[in-house]
Amino acid sequence: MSLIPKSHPRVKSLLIRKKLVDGFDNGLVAKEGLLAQGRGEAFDYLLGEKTGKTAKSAIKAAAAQLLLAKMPIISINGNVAALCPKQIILLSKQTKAKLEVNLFYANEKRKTAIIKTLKENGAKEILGTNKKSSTKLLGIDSARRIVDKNGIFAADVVVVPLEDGDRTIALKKAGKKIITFDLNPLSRTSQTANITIVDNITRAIDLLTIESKKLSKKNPKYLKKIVDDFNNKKNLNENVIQIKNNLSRRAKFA
Ligand code: PTJ
Repeated sequence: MSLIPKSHPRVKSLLIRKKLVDGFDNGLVAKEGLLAQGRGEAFDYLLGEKTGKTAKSAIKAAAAQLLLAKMPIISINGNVAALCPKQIILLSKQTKAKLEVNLFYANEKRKTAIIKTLKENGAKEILGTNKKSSTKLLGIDSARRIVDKNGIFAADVVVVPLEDGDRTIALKKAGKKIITFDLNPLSRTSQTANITIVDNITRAIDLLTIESKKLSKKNPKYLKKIVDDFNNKKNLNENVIQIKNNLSRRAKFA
């Protein structure tokens, strides 16, 4: 029996990895999703495997932005469906955000498995399945360009967790506000989004739901001030400084 407690960050990280591997075995996650997880783990390690001050302020801004939205939506990919299906649905209920499955590596079988998982975890309506209501977003080469007319295409605020860079740029060009979860503060998505939560989605998602609940009693003026006061570039730079500090602290003991 291991002497390391379950709450230890390394053990938690291994449990998260297991969710991804199980998600792959169950047909939810693309092969490339395992690589994305590895990249995320490396950054998580460098960030100290905990939710820092910068992530907390991004979470607060994201909650305010979601509550101000006329039509918020959360985009779901294979990794998200494997890592936190229940939590993502709780967030969507709390913020009245719709859900749309949108895959980089398009695959109907995987899409069906993702929808089944979301439904088993309490999702009622899931967009991204009806070919009749689909349309194309300009400026994207991948399958991600196919979106629902009544979903991502019409939304004013889009949550794109664990995302590749092209779509964030295209969605911003289409006038939408973008919120992302990305452990890499240097990724194109992180740098392009309006609000980047640099934290493991498995830790940050519940905090975002809790913050949304807390802020739901506030008026729009109060919420707008939170969003206006948030500076994504500054926040990302603070994450990079955090990584540098962690690296030099560790190097001293090497
Ligand atoms: O299911 P699909 O077909 O839509 O494909 C999904 C993946 C994730 C494979 C696709 O979007 C992709 O290739 O993404 P990238 O370009 O690898 O980017 C994923 C980003 O998410 C990277 O910057 C990772 O550091 C980050 N990341 C990985 N795991 C986590 C994470 N960020 C937060 N929490 C994580 N658990």
